[in-house]
Amino acid sequence: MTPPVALSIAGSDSSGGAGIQADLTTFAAHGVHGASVVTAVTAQNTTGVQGVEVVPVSFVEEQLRSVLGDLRLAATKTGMLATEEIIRFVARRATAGDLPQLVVDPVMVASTGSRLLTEGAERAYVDALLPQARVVTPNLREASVLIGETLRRADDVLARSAELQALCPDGWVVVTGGHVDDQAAVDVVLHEGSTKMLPGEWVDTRNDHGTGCTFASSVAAGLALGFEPLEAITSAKAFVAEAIRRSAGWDIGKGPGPVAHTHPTPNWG
Ligand code: PXL
Repeated sequence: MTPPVALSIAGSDSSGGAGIQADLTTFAAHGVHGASVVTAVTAQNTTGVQGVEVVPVSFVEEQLRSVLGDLRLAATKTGMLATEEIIRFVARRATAGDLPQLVVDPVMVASTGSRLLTEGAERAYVDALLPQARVVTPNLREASVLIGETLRRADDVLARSAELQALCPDGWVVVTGGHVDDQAAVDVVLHEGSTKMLPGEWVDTRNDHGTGCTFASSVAAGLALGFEPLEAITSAKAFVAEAIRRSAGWDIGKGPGPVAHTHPTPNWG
């Protein structure tokens, strides 16, 4: 059987933990064929990011033209889009209907907490790209930047659910990484004014690199396979939890290592 095709529009992580590399292995783990449009190349290892080269928007455009001119996409995922120009270009293609089942992981804050994008790029997410998405997957820090309000825990997300939902009024907003009391790893799913908490198990590990990319790619793979958004989201949560459990004892590099996004999905595909 021919697998469905999902496209990742994202940056390369030379350490293989996050970015395009995490997206493609996650797609493969779900039995989905992965195509890729590279927006930036990072020189990176588990200790940090040593350099970034952004791909000219004209060549991002050319890669996308090649993919869309030939492959039939079942879903699309965006990760690091790097510049306002690239975000606005991707938003135009999404608005034209060229990027089906779009999952936007608004990569804008590094794990160190520093902001990766210009204010113009952050605005482009809000006014152009997020409204086109089927599912948006900010973590707490990204959600805070997007609404201009510091969110520290799932309770804060619930208190601001209307503003967060307004980022993608027709779609699903999943804010990942919440904390309720001492319960960690709670995600909050917002859709059409309703709120659903997805509790998770806290795993004691330092190997958490690529968690966000893996989650968003797993959601996109689920949509490509024909799952409804909420099913794709809850299955992705389980996929990432298993990826975190499996890599807890790994020793790859000197810093926070990757999650095991290579593991085959139970019960899928
Ligand atoms: O997880 C965010 C992310 C996205 N894309 C690239 C990255 C990272 C984090 O390291 O390197 C290329």
